[in-house]
Amino acid sequence: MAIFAKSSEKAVTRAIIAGFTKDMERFADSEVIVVGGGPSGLVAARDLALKGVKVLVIERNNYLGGGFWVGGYLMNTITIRAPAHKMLDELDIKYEQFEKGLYVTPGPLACSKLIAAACEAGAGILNMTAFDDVVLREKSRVGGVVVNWTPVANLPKPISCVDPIAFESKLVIDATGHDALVVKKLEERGLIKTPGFGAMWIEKSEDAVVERSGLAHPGLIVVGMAVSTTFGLPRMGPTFGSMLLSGRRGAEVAYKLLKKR
Ligand code: 48H
Repeated sequence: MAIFAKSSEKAVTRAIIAGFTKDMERFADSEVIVVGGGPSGLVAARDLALKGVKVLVIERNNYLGGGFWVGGYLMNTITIRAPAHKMLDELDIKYEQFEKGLYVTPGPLACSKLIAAACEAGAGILNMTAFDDVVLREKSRVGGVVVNWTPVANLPKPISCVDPIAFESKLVIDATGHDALVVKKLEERGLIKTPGFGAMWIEKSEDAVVERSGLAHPGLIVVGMAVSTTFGLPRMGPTFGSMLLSGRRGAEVAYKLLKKR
C-alpha cells in the first residue's frame, strides 16, 4: 500500500511551470517592485501587500532575508532598539529585553517570521533573479526594472549574451542594502550622485535612515541600508530596528504616491 497519492514526473513538471507562469503573468506589471528581500524590503512589501497593492519582490539569492538571518560577527542574536520592538510584537516574534530600550531575538526566528509575513500578506516573490537595470520613462522617471536569472552573470564568456527581461511598475523601491544598486544605476547615467555610507554611529544613524527613507528620484523610493549609501548617512552596525521602520516608511510614501496618481 503506497503512502503518497499517485502522480507522475510530467504532472510535477507541469505544476511547477504553471505556478511560475501564473506569477510572471500577474507581476509583469506591478504597482510596486521591491528590489532586494532583506528586512527593509520585506517590511515594505508586506505593508503594501496588506493595503492591497500589487507588489513584487525581486531577490537575487535563492533565499529571502538578506542580513536579517544573523546579527553582527556571524552570531545569531539580532538587536532591535525601541520603538521598533513593537514591530516584533506585530509579527508575533518573541524577544527579550537586554537593557532598557534594547531588545534581542534570534535571527533565524525573526527572519523566518518576517519572510512568512510578507508571503502571507500576498507579496509576489521572484528569487534567483538579479536586478540588472532600470526602465526609464519621460523626464528620467523610473518605470520598472530589467532583470535576469542570477546564474546568467556567471555563465562562461562564449554564452554571455543572454538578454534580460523587464517588469513594469509605477514605483520601484531600492532595498538592495549597502550596494544601493538601483540608485547606483541612476548614478552611472549621471542622474543622481551618491556619497556612500558613513562611519558607524548607532545613536545618530537609525533616526537618520528612517527620516530619509522615501523618494530619491522620480519613481524610485529607497529604504534600509541603501538610504545610508544614497545620502551619506552613518552606518548603524548590527542593529535592525531602523531597517524595519525604514521599510515601513518607504511603504507609506509609496502608498501615498500611488493614491495621487
Ligand atoms: C536582486 C539583490 C541585488 C540584485 C542585492 O543587505 P540587506 O539585508 O538590506 P537591508 O537594507 O534590508 O538591511 C541591511 C542589514 O541587513 C544590514 O546589513 C545592516 C543593518 N548593516 C549595518 C551596517 O553598518 O553594516 O538585504 C539586501 C537584499 C539581499 O537579500 C540581497 O541578496 C538583495 O538585496 N540584492 N536582489 N538583485 N542586484 N543586490
